[in-house]
Amino acid sequence: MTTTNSTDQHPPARSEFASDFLWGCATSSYQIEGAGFEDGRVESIWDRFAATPGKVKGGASGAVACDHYHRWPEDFDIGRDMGLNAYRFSIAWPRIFSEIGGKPNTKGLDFYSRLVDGMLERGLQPWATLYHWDLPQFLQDRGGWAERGTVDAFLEFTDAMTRRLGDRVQHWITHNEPWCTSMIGNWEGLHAPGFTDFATALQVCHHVLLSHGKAVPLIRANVPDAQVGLSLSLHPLRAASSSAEDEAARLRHDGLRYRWFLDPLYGRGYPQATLDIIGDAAPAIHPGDMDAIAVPTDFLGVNYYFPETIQDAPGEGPLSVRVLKPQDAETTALGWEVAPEGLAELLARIESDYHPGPMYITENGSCYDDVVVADGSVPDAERRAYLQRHLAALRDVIDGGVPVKGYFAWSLVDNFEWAEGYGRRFGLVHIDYDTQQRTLKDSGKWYRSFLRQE
Ligand code: IFM
Repeated sequence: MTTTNSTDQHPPARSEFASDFLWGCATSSYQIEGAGFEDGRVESIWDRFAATPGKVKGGASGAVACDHYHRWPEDFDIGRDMGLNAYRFSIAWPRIFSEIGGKPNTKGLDFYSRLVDGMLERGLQPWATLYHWDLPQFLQDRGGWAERGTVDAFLEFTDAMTRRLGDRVQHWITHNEPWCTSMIGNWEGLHAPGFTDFATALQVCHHVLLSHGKAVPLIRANVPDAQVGLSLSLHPLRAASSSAEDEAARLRHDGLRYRWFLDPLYGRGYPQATLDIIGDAAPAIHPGDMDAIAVPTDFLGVNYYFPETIQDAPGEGPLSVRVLKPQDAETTALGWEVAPEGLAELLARIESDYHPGPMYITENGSCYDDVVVADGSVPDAERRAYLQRHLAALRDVIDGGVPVKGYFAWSLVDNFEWAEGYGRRFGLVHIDYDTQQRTLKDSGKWYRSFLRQE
Protein backbone atom coordinates (compact mmCIF):
# COMPACT_ATOMS: atom_id res chain seq x y z
CA MET A 1 0.00 0.00 0.00
CA THR A 2 1.29 3.46 -0.84
CA THR A 3 0.19 6.93 0.11
CA THR A 4 1.06 9.88 -2.06
CA ASN A 5 1.22 13.53 -1.34
CA SER A 6 -0.36 15.05 -4.39
CA THR A 7 -2.99 16.66 -2.17
CA ASP A 8 -2.18 20.26 -3.01
CA GLN A 9 -1.31 19.70 -6.67
CA HIS A 10 -4.26 17.70 -7.94
CA PRO A 11 -7.72 18.94 -6.83
CA PRO A 12 -10.28 16.22 -6.16
CA ALA A 13 -13.16 15.35 -8.48
CA ARG A 14 -16.15 13.22 -7.50
CA SER A 15 -15.52 11.00 -10.52
CA GLU A 16 -12.25 9.88 -8.91
CA PHE A 17 -14.21 8.17 -6.11
CA ALA A 18 -16.31 5.01 -6.41
CA SER A 19 -19.79 5.60 -7.81
CA ASP A 20 -21.36 4.21 -4.60
CA PHE A 21 -19.19 6.37 -2.35
CA LEU A 22 -21.26 8.07 0.36
CA TRP A 23 -21.20 11.84 0.50
CA GLY A 24 -22.71 13.32 3.60
CA CYS A 25 -22.66 15.91 6.32
CA ALA A 26 -22.74 15.14 10.04
CA THR A 27 -24.51 16.84 12.94
CA SER A 28 -25.48 15.99 16.50
CA SER A 29 -28.68 16.42 18.49
CA TYR A 30 -27.59 18.74 21.30
CA GLN A 31 -25.59 20.93 18.95
CA ILE A 32 -28.44 21.74 16.56
CA GLU A 33 -31.89 20.68 17.74
CA GLY A 34 -32.82 23.25 20.38
CA ALA A 35 -36.38 22.64 21.66
CA GLY A 36 -34.66 22.03 24.96
CA PHE A 37 -37.70 21.05 26.97
CA GLU A 38 -40.32 20.41 24.33
CA ASP A 39 -42.41 17.28 23.85
CA GLY A 40 -41.21 15.66 27.05
CA ARG A 41 -37.46 16.04 26.60
CA VAL A 42 -35.75 15.99 29.99
CA GLU A 43 -32.52 17.58 31.18
CA SER A 44 -29.22 16.29 29.78
CA ILE A 45 -25.78 16.55 31.32
CA TRP A 46 -25.05 19.30 28.79
CA ASP A 47 -28.01 21.38 29.97
CA ARG A 48 -26.69 21.07 33.52
CA PHE A 49 -23.08 21.79 32.52
CA ALA A 50 -24.06 24.79 30.38
CA ALA A 51 -26.10 26.21 33.25
CA THR A 52 -23.05 26.05 35.53
CA PRO A 53 -21.34 29.46 35.49
CA GLY A 54 -17.98 29.52 33.72
CA LYS A 55 -18.30 26.20 31.89
CA VAL A 56 -19.43 27.38 28.44
CA LYS A 57 -18.25 30.56 26.74
CA GLY A 58 -20.81 33.35 26.87
CA GLY A 59 -23.02 31.24 29.14
CA ALA A 60 -24.45 29.61 26.00
CA SER A 61 -26.48 26.41 25.92
CA GLY A 62 -28.17 24.17 23.37
CA ALA A 63 -31.66 25.24 24.48
CA VAL A 64 -32.40 26.90 21.13
CA ALA A 65 -29.29 26.17 19.01
CA CYS A 66 -30.27 26.03 15.30
CA ASP A 67 -33.89 25.23 16.10
CA HIS A 68 -33.43 22.17 13.89
CA TYR A 69 -36.22 20.47 15.84
CA HIS A 70 -38.64 22.72 13.95
CA ARG A 71 -36.59 23.71 10.92
CA TRP A 72 -35.29 20.31 9.83
CA PRO A 73 -37.22 20.32 6.52
CA GLU A 74 -35.33 23.44 5.46
CA ASP A 75 -32.01 21.94 6.59
CA PHE A 76 -32.64 18.71 4.70
CA ASP A 77 -33.67 20.65 1.59
CA ILE A 78 -30.30 22.39 1.74
CA GLY A 79 -28.56 19.03 2.12
CA ARG A 80 -30.45 17.55 -0.82
CA ASP A 81 -29.74 20.60 -3.00
CA MET A 82 -26.06 20.32 -2.10
CA GLY A 83 -26.12 16.86 -3.65
CA LEU A 84 -25.60 14.83 -0.47
CA ASN A 85 -26.62 11.18 -0.56
CA ALA A 86 -26.21 10.54 3.17
CA TYR A 87 -26.77 12.36 6.44
CA ARG A 88 -25.39 11.57 9.87
CA PHE A 89 -27.44 12.65 12.89
CA SER A 90 -27.62 11.68 16.53
CA ILE A 91 -30.53 10.85 18.78
CA ALA A 92 -31.12 12.77 22.00
CA TRP A 93 -31.55 10.12 24.66
CA PRO A 94 -33.35 12.64 26.96
CA ARG A 95 -36.12 12.90 24.36
CA ILE A 96 -36.74 9.17 24.66
CA PHE A 97 -36.41 8.25 28.35
CA SER A 98 -37.25 10.40 31.34
CA GLU A 99 -36.67 7.86 34.12
CA ILE A 100 -34.97 4.58 34.80
CA GLY A 101 -37.09 1.68 33.60
CA GLY A 102 -39.72 4.03 32.17
CA LYS A 103 -41.54 3.74 28.87
CA PRO A 104 -40.05 5.41 25.78
CA ASN A 105 -41.57 8.82 25.08
CA THR A 106 -43.82 8.53 22.03
CA LYS A 107 -43.29 12.16 21.05
CA GLY A 108 -39.53 11.69 21.03
CA LEU A 109 -39.78 8.50 18.98
CA ASP A 110 -42.18 10.20 16.57
CA PHE A 111 -39.81 13.13 16.07
CA TYR A 112 -36.95 10.87 14.96
CA SER A 113 -39.31 8.85 12.83
CA ARG A 114 -40.37 12.03 10.99
CA LEU A 115 -36.73 13.06 10.71
CA VAL A 116 -35.80 9.77 9.07
CA ASP A 117 -38.74 9.98 6.67
CA GLY A 118 -37.60 13.51 5.82
CA MET A 119 -34.13 12.22 4.96
CA LEU A 120 -35.41 9.35 2.85
CA GLU A 121 -37.79 11.63 0.93
CA ARG A 122 -34.77 13.73 -0.04
CA GLY A 123 -32.46 10.87 -1.00
CA LEU A 124 -30.34 11.14 2.15
CA GLN A 125 -29.31 7.76 3.55
CA PRO A 126 -29.79 8.04 7.32
CA TRP A 127 -26.80 7.30 9.55
CA ALA A 128 -27.95 7.31 13.16
CA THR A 129 -25.59 7.86 16.08
CA LEU A 130 -27.00 6.65 19.36
CA TYR A 131 -24.72 8.55 21.72
CA HIS A 132 -23.24 11.93 20.94
CA TRP A 133 -22.73 13.10 24.53
CA ASP A 134 -26.19 14.16 25.71
CA LEU A 135 -26.66 11.70 28.57
CA PRO A 136 -29.90 12.20 30.52
CA GLN A 137 -29.10 13.98 33.77
CA PHE A 138 -31.14 11.42 35.76
CA LEU A 139 -28.58 8.80 34.75
CA GLN A 140 -25.68 11.08 35.70
CA ASP A 141 -27.36 11.56 39.08
CA ARG A 142 -26.80 7.89 39.79
CA GLY A 143 -23.21 7.88 38.55
CA GLY A 144 -23.46 8.27 34.76
CA TRP A 145 -21.11 6.25 32.60
CA ALA A 146 -18.89 5.52 35.60
CA GLU A 147 -21.74 3.24 36.80
CA ARG A 148 -22.11 -0.13 35.14
CA GLY A 149 -25.90 0.21 35.22
CA THR A 150 -25.68 2.89 32.54
CA VAL A 151 -24.67 0.17 30.09
CA ASP A 152 -28.05 -1.49 30.66
CA ALA A 153 -29.83 1.84 30.31
CA PHE A 154 -28.03 2.38 26.99
CA LEU A 155 -29.22 -1.02 25.80
CA GLU A 156 -32.80 -0.09 26.66
CA PHE A 157 -32.40 3.12 24.68
CA THR A 158 -30.77 1.25 21.80
CA ASP A 159 -33.59 -1.29 21.79
CA ALA A 160 -36.27 1.43 21.69
CA MET A 161 -34.59 3.32 18.85
CA THR A 162 -33.70 0.37 16.68
CA ARG A 163 -37.19 -1.11 17.03
CA ARG A 164 -38.75 2.18 15.99
CA LEU A 165 -36.36 3.19 13.19
CA GLY A 166 -34.87 -0.13 12.14
CA ASP A 167 -37.34 -0.59 9.28
CA ARG A 168 -35.77 2.48 7.61
CA VAL A 169 -32.33 3.00 9.15
CA GLN A 170 -29.71 0.36 8.40
CA HIS A 171 -26.60 2.34 9.47
CA TRP A 172 -26.00 2.67 13.19
CA ILE A 173 -23.11 4.26 15.06
CA THR A 174 -23.20 3.30 18.72
CA HIS A 175 -20.93 6.05 20.09
CA ASN A 176 -19.35 9.21 18.83
CA GLU A 177 -15.79 9.78 20.07
CA PRO A 178 -15.52 7.75 23.29
CA TRP A 179 -12.29 9.67 24.01
CA CYS A 180 -14.30 12.86 24.46
CA THR A 181 -17.08 11.23 26.48
CA SER A 182 -14.59 9.73 28.87
CA MET A 183 -11.43 11.81 28.96
CA ILE A 184 -12.57 15.34 28.13
CA GLY A 185 -15.69 14.98 30.25
CA ASN A 186 -14.24 13.16 33.24
CA TRP A 187 -10.48 13.77 33.31
CA GLU A 188 -9.92 17.15 31.65
CA GLY A 189 -13.23 18.45 33.00
CA LEU A 190 -13.84 20.59 29.93
CA HIS A 191 -17.02 18.82 28.85
CA ALA A 192 -20.04 17.58 30.78
CA PRO A 193 -20.19 16.21 33.41
CA GLY A 194 -17.00 18.17 34.17
CA PHE A 195 -15.04 15.81 36.43
CA THR A 196 -11.25 15.79 36.68
CA ASP A 197 -10.46 12.29 37.80
CA PHE A 198 -8.36 9.99 35.62
CA ALA A 199 -9.58 6.73 37.15
CA THR A 200 -13.21 7.79 36.70
CA ALA A 201 -12.48 8.63 33.06
CA LEU A 202 -11.00 5.17 32.47
CA GLN A 203 -13.99 3.49 34.08
CA VAL A 204 -16.32 5.62 31.96
CA CYS A 205 -14.34 4.64 28.88
CA HIS A 206 -14.62 0.95 29.71
CA HIS A 207 -18.39 1.17 30.16
CA VAL A 208 -18.79 3.14 26.95
CA LEU A 209 -16.83 0.52 25.00
CA LEU A 210 -18.74 -2.26 26.76
CA SER A 211 -22.07 -0.64 25.91
CA HIS A 212 -20.95 -0.48 22.28
CA GLY A 213 -20.04 -4.17 22.31
CA LYS A 214 -23.34 -5.21 23.90
CA ALA A 215 -25.41 -2.95 21.64
CA VAL A 216 -24.07 -4.43 18.40
CA PRO A 217 -25.89 -7.80 18.62
CA LEU A 218 -29.05 -6.06 19.84
CA ILE A 219 -29.04 -3.73 16.86
CA ARG A 220 -28.49 -6.69 14.55
CA ALA A 221 -31.45 -8.49 16.16
CA ASN A 222 -33.77 -5.51 15.63
CA VAL A 223 -32.60 -4.20 12.26
CA PRO A 224 -32.68 -6.24 9.07
CA ASP A 225 -29.37 -5.90 7.20
CA ALA A 226 -27.93 -3.67 9.91
CA GLN A 227 -24.54 -2.08 9.39
CA VAL A 228 -23.07 -1.23 12.77
CA GLY A 229 -19.90 0.51 13.91
CA LEU A 230 -18.67 3.32 16.10
CA SER A 231 -16.81 6.57 15.48
CA LEU A 232 -13.45 7.30 17.05
CA SER A 233 -11.69 10.65 17.07
CA LEU A 234 -8.08 9.94 16.19
CA HIS A 235 -4.93 11.88 15.40
CA PRO A 236 -1.67 10.93 13.78
CA LEU A 237 0.89 11.42 16.54
CA ARG A 238 4.27 13.03 16.06
CA ALA A 239 7.16 13.26 18.50
CA ALA A 240 8.22 16.83 19.27
CA SER A 241 11.84 16.00 18.41
CA SER A 242 13.98 13.07 17.37
CA SER A 243 15.12 12.55 20.98
CA ALA A 244 14.56 9.13 22.53
CA GLU A 245 12.59 10.82 25.33
CA ASP A 246 10.09 12.47 22.99
CA GLU A 247 9.69 9.30 20.96
CA ALA A 248 9.02 7.35 24.16
CA ALA A 249 6.49 10.03 25.18
CA ARG A 250 4.79 9.70 21.80
CA LEU A 251 4.48 5.97 22.35
CA ARG A 252 3.00 6.44 25.83
CA HIS A 253 0.45 8.89 24.49
CA ASP A 254 -0.30 6.57 21.60
CA GLY A 255 -1.07 3.80 24.10
CA LEU A 256 -3.89 5.83 25.62
CA ARG A 257 -5.07 7.97 22.72
CA TYR A 258 -5.09 5.32 19.95
CA ARG A 259 -4.39 1.77 21.11
CA TRP A 260 -6.58 2.03 24.26
CA PHE A 261 -9.57 2.17 21.92
CA LEU A 262 -8.57 0.21 18.86
CA ASP A 263 -6.78 -2.69 20.55
CA PRO A 264 -9.81 -3.84 22.58
CA LEU A 265 -12.23 -3.22 19.70
CA TYR A 266 -10.15 -5.50 17.50
CA GLY A 267 -9.70 -8.25 20.07
CA ARG A 268 -6.33 -7.44 21.64
CA GLY A 269 -7.50 -6.18 25.04
CA TYR A 270 -6.19 -2.99 26.61
CA PRO A 271 -2.50 -2.41 25.80
CA GLN A 272 -0.34 -3.90 28.54
CA ALA A 273 2.24 -1.09 28.43
CA THR A 274 -0.53 1.44 29.18
CA LEU A 275 -2.01 -0.72 31.93
CA ASP A 276 1.48 -0.86 33.49
CA ILE A 277 1.68 2.94 33.49
CA ILE A 278 -1.79 3.66 34.82
CA GLY A 279 -1.59 1.09 37.63
CA ASP A 280 -4.42 1.49 40.14
CA ALA A 281 -6.37 3.83 37.85
CA ALA A 282 -7.21 0.84 35.62
CA PRO A 283 -10.94 0.20 35.23
CA ALA A 284 -12.84 -2.65 36.86
CA ILE A 285 -13.35 -5.29 34.15
CA HIS A 286 -15.78 -8.16 34.56
CA PRO A 287 -15.27 -11.60 33.01
CA GLY A 288 -16.52 -11.52 29.42
CA ASP A 289 -16.25 -7.74 29.02
CA MET A 290 -13.30 -7.82 26.64
CA ASP A 291 -14.98 -10.43 24.44
CA ALA A 292 -18.11 -8.28 24.32
CA ILE A 293 -16.11 -5.19 23.32
CA ALA A 294 -14.35 -7.14 20.57
CA VAL A 295 -17.61 -7.98 18.78
CA PRO A 296 -17.07 -7.80 15.01
CA THR A 297 -18.47 -4.65 13.44
CA ASP A 298 -19.37 -3.74 9.88
CA PHE A 299 -17.31 -0.58 9.64
CA LEU A 300 -15.11 1.83 11.57
CA GLY A 301 -16.01 5.52 11.68
CA VAL A 302 -12.97 7.80 11.77
CA ASN A 303 -13.25 11.44 12.86
CA TYR A 304 -10.16 13.37 11.81
CA TYR A 305 -9.33 17.00 12.42
CA PHE A 306 -5.57 17.44 13.09
CA PRO A 307 -2.31 15.73 14.10
CA GLU A 308 -0.90 15.97 17.62
CA THR A 309 2.73 16.63 18.55
CA ILE A 310 3.90 15.00 21.76
CA GLN A 311 6.73 16.01 24.09
CA ASP A 312 8.23 14.21 27.05
CA ALA A 313 7.11 16.04 30.22
CA PRO A 314 8.30 14.18 33.35
CA GLY A 315 5.67 14.32 36.08
CA GLU A 316 3.01 15.91 33.90
CA GLY A 317 -0.19 13.90 34.25
CA PRO A 318 -0.26 10.13 34.59
CA LEU A 319 1.66 9.66 31.33
CA SER A 320 4.32 12.37 31.68
CA VAL A 321 3.52 13.79 28.27
CA ARG A 322 2.57 17.20 26.91
CA VAL A 323 0.54 17.82 23.75
CA LEU A 324 2.16 20.85 22.11
CA LYS A 325 0.33 23.66 20.39
CA PRO A 326 1.25 23.80 16.69
CA GLN A 327 4.28 25.96 15.97
CA ASP A 328 4.86 27.64 12.60
CA ALA A 329 2.00 25.64 11.11
CA GLU A 330 -1.16 26.66 9.30
CA THR A 331 -4.01 26.52 11.80
CA THR A 332 -7.78 27.05 11.91
CA ALA A 333 -9.46 29.64 14.13
CA LEU A 334 -9.42 27.08 16.97
CA GLY A 335 -5.64 26.73 16.65
CA TRP A 336 -5.92 23.23 15.15
CA GLU A 337 -3.20 22.39 12.66
CA VAL A 338 -4.32 22.04 9.05
CA ALA A 339 -2.68 18.82 7.85
CA PRO A 340 -4.50 16.93 5.07
CA GLU A 341 -1.61 14.49 4.78
CA GLY A 342 -2.38 13.56 8.41
CA LEU A 343 -5.69 12.09 7.28
CA ALA A 344 -3.94 9.82 4.80
CA GLU A 345 -1.27 8.88 7.34
CA LEU A 346 -3.87 8.02 9.98
CA LEU A 347 -6.03 5.90 7.67
CA ALA A 348 -3.04 4.03 6.28
CA ARG A 349 -1.90 3.26 9.81
CA ILE A 350 -5.31 1.99 10.98
CA GLU A 351 -5.56 -0.20 7.92
CA SER A 352 -2.14 -1.68 8.45
CA ASP A 353 -2.55 -2.11 12.25
CA TYR A 354 -6.09 -3.57 12.35
CA HIS A 355 -7.59 -4.19 8.90
CA PRO A 356 -10.95 -2.99 10.23
CA GLY A 357 -12.83 -3.52 6.96
CA PRO A 358 -14.73 -0.58 5.46
CA MET A 359 -13.93 2.78 7.00
CA TYR A 360 -15.99 5.95 6.79
CA ILE A 361 -14.83 9.44 7.59
CA THR A 362 -17.69 10.25 9.93
CA GLU A 363 -16.38 13.76 10.70
CA ASN A 364 -13.84 16.12 9.18
CA GLY A 365 -14.06 19.88 9.11
CA SER A 366 -12.69 23.23 10.17
CA CYS A 367 -13.58 26.25 12.25
CA TYR A 368 -13.16 29.77 10.92
CA ASP A 369 -14.54 33.19 11.85
CA ASP A 370 -17.14 33.45 9.10
CA VAL A 371 -19.18 36.53 8.35
CA VAL A 372 -22.01 37.27 5.97
CA VAL A 373 -20.75 40.11 3.73
CA ALA A 374 -22.69 42.87 2.00
CA ASP A 375 -23.72 40.79 -1.02
CA GLY A 376 -25.17 38.16 1.31
CA SER A 377 -22.47 35.55 0.73
CA VAL A 378 -20.13 33.92 3.24
CA PRO A 379 -16.67 33.89 1.64
CA ASP A 380 -14.97 31.12 3.66
CA ALA A 381 -12.10 30.40 1.28
CA GLU A 382 -10.05 28.73 4.01
CA ARG A 383 -12.75 26.16 4.79
CA ARG A 384 -13.23 25.49 1.09
CA ALA A 385 -9.48 24.86 0.74
CA TYR A 386 -9.52 22.66 3.87
CA LEU A 387 -12.30 20.55 2.38
CA GLN A 388 -10.66 20.30 -1.05
CA ARG A 389 -7.28 19.36 0.36
CA HIS A 390 -8.68 16.72 2.70
CA LEU A 391 -10.73 15.18 -0.10
CA ALA A 392 -7.63 15.08 -2.29
CA ALA A 393 -5.73 13.32 0.52
CA LEU A 394 -8.63 10.90 0.91
CA ARG A 395 -8.65 10.13 -2.81
CA ASP A 396 -4.92 9.42 -2.69
CA VAL A 397 -5.11 7.09 0.28
CA ILE A 398 -8.04 5.20 -1.26
CA ASP A 399 -6.05 4.90 -4.49
CA GLY A 400 -3.29 3.43 -2.32
CA GLY A 401 -5.60 0.61 -1.22
CA VAL A 402 -7.25 1.82 2.01
CA PRO A 403 -10.98 0.88 1.96
CA VAL A 404 -12.74 4.16 2.78
CA LYS A 405 -16.34 4.11 1.57
CA GLY A 406 -17.76 7.49 2.53
CA TYR A 407 -17.12 11.00 3.84
CA PHE A 408 -19.26 13.12 6.18
CA ALA A 409 -18.25 16.76 6.45
CA TRP A 410 -18.53 18.29 9.89
CA SER A 411 -20.89 20.02 9.83
CA LEU A 412 -23.96 20.77 7.77
CA VAL A 413 -24.75 23.90 9.78
CA ASP A 414 -22.92 26.09 12.30
CA ASN A 415 -23.86 24.90 15.76
CA PHE A 416 -23.25 24.80 19.50
CA GLU A 417 -19.56 23.98 19.74
CA TRP A 418 -19.72 22.62 23.28
CA ALA A 419 -17.59 24.57 25.79
CA GLU A 420 -16.79 27.08 23.02
CA GLY A 421 -20.44 28.06 22.65
CA TYR A 422 -21.64 29.62 19.41
CA GLY A 423 -18.52 31.68 18.59
CA ARG A 424 -16.91 28.75 16.76
CA ARG A 425 -18.36 27.95 13.36
CA PHE A 426 -17.82 24.63 11.54
CA GLY A 427 -20.82 24.62 9.17
CA LEU A 428 -20.99 24.56 5.40
CA VAL A 429 -24.14 26.57 6.08
CA HIS A 430 -24.00 29.76 8.13
CA ILE A 431 -26.58 30.25 10.88
CA ASP A 432 -27.64 33.71 12.01
CA TYR A 433 -28.60 32.84 15.57
CA ASP A 434 -30.79 35.95 15.93
CA THR A 435 -32.98 35.24 12.91
CA GLN A 436 -32.21 31.53 12.31
CA GLN A 437 -31.51 32.42 8.70
CA ARG A 438 -29.49 29.79 6.83
CA THR A 439 -26.89 30.89 4.22
CA LEU A 440 -24.88 28.45 2.15
CA LYS A 441 -21.21 29.40 2.58
CA ASP A 442 -18.76 29.38 -0.31
CA SER A 443 -17.41 26.07 1.04
CA GLY A 444 -20.94 24.63 0.81
CA LYS A 445 -21.26 25.95 -2.73
CA TRP A 446 -17.98 24.29 -3.60
CA TYR A 447 -19.11 20.96 -2.06
CA ARG A 448 -22.31 21.30 -4.10
CA SER A 449 -20.47 21.83 -7.37
CA PHE A 450 -18.07 18.98 -6.50
CA LEU A 451 -20.97 16.61 -5.75
CA ARG A 452 -23.01 17.65 -8.76
CA GLN A 453 -19.87 17.55 -10.92
CA GLU A 454 -20.56 21.04 -12.26
O1 IFM B 1 -18.39 19.68 17.25
C1 IFM B 1 -17.59 18.57 17.48
C2 IFM B 1 -18.39 17.29 17.40
O2 IFM B 1 -19.47 17.30 18.28
C3 IFM B 1 -17.52 16.11 17.75
N1 IFM B 1 -16.31 16.10 16.95
C4 IFM B 1 -15.56 17.32 16.85
C5 IFM B 1 -16.47 18.47 16.46
C6 IFM B 1 -15.66 19.78 16.37
O3 IFM B 1 -15.07 20.08 17.58
